Amino acid sequence: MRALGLAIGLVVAACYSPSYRDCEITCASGACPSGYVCDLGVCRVEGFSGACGGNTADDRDGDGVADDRDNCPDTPNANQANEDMDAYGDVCDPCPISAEPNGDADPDGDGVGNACDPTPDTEGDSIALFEGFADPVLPAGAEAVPTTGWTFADGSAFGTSMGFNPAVLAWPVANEHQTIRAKITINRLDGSSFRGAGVATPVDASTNDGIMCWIVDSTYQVATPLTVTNPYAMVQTSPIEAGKQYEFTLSRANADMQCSDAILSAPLTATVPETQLTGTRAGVFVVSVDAKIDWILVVNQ
Ligand SMILES: [Ca+2]
Ligand SMILES: [Ca+2]
Ligand SMILES: [Ca+2]
Ligand SMILES: [Ca+2]
Repeated sequence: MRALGLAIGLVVAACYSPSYRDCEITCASGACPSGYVCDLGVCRVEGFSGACGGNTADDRDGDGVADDRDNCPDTPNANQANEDMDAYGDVCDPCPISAEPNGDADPDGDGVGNACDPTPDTEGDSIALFEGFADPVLPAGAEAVPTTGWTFADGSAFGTSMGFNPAVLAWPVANEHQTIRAKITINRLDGSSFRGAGVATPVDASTNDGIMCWIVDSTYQVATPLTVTNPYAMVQTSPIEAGKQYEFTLSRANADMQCSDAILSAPLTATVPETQLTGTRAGVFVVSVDAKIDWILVVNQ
């Protein structure tokens, strides 16, 4: 984002409660957040019926979902969000993007399942952030810049950027030893060049600069198909297509960065000057495209 020379406002109102109890919100219009069903004017946790307040017995985490129905019985998650649809809700899933038994297996015992663990045989990893966008609102803790660049619906975030100003969705979770991943589908190309999307960490909120791992098409950065073209940004130059899905991984060990995607034969690497590592945020971004973000995962080491 340094190359774009941006100045972006900082503050976003995050007036959002991440989850609701059974019957807590009304639904006169018939609309309820994901995981709830409108019944007689109130949003019920899916599977709940009968009198409001009658489902709190044996609810040890107090989220309104009885233990025997709760996909995280010891962690409040009234929305029961479950990106990979396995037995664990997102907030207690060892790997919320893998429903495979081995994906959730955790041989090093650090709480991060194999399919999410950058070092599955070495303990010390932790999930700093997982967001699957189950609720159709700005997620708690997230900052959307600009606010008009992001919408949330159908279990996804949608970022739109016209021109060179990126739309950034970031959380204050940047760390010196970190892996950030996201599943992103390009919906529509806007503009004629410098169109792309990807992940970034760290991102400096005052300048919107960040270290980026992304796909981009650019009239002035086209070279060999895949290359590191900027000391501050790892850029993959290849045809960008509407309808194509990517899963980016950006790993950071102090100043050493590594960027990968399934279409890359080998990861891109770069060592970034310390002066460029001032940001405190990690997130996703789009430039001159409309893109769908299925999920973002940040693991600290
Ligand atoms: Ca519960
Ligand atoms: Ca729970
Ligand atoms: Ca799950
Ligand atoms: Ca592990």
